[in-house]
Amino acid sequence: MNVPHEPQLSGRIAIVGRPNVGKSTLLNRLIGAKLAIVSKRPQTTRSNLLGILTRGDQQFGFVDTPGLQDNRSGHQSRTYNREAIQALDGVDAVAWVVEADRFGPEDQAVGRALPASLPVVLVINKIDQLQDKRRLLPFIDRVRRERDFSAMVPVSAEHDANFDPLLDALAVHLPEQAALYDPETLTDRGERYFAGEILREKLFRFLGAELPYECDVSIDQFEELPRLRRIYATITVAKPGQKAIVIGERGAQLKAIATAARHDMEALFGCKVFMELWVKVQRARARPTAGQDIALPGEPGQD
Ligand SMILES: Nc1nc2c(ncn2[C@@H]2O[C@H](COP(=O)(O)OP(=O)(O)OP(=O)(O)O)[C@@H](O)[C@H]2O)c(=O)[nH]1
Ligand SMILES: [Mg+2]
Repeated sequence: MNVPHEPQLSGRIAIVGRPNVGKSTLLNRLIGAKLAIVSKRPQTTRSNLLGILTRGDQQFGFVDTPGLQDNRSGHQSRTYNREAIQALDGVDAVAWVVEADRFGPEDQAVGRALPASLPVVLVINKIDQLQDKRRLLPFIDRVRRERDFSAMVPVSAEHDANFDPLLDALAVHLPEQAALYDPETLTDRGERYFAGEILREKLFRFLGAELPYECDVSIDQFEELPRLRRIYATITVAKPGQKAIVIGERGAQLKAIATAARHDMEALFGCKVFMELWVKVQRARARPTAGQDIALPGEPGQD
């Protein structure tokens, strides 16, 4: 009989830090799959995301979180902060991500949000951007004053090939117990969630600074067929001018967004994807107007 190798050390680790330090990039690299969306803009991650890595007898349940930031920056950031703080509930350790040679008041605020009782591994990310590597030691000395760290590990989430030193530092905190998660799974979220996230990522990528923060994505219908996913989605913007930006000249921008999203979905779901994408202007007062919406049908595999 083929008995599966059951992990004996299994636990949950929250990945926290201020926005844009590379938390989601790190989650993806640690588990070896692109689950979390990544962008150059802060506030890319909006909800906690579990990524599971099973390595021999060790199992890590990583929880990627929205970037913690100043509560005064508005309602949205308060919601994101609440989500990130919730992720700390019941974890065995924290991977606190900072950027090499950049430690400011926002990072200090993250430190204050971490309960003193939780073991923390400091992940010093983006070391590839550090021109002068000699700056690393004084930086470590500076951050060490903030709290006790069980380890401090410099990485480049984007460029490193091997994350074993970081995993070894985190594995120390995994409790001895049977696997919390099925070793065959990567996450607890379904395909529908990822369809929405992938679309959001493409909006970030293709619209860059032009992307309005009010922009939202909804998956209206998600049909799971044997070798095909049929997806109907809507991008909602606040103003007609923003709709024109999302659609682009002769629909070129929307087509590029839809094509890139479909490629990523096909890679993640392992099957063809048909997607119909709409752009809508959210009306402050309900006064529907005919012909306001634009649909972009896409056949699977056709670009
Ligand atoms: N040069 C360099 N860039 C990186 C590295 N890790 C992440 N980045 C970049 O940093 C930016 C932010 O990455 P994310 O992973 O989205 O950061 P995040 O902390 O999850 O951001 P939020 O979800 O907004 O809090 C992206 O442009 C990444 O490509 C790294 O090791 N080196
Ligand atoms: Mg993120």
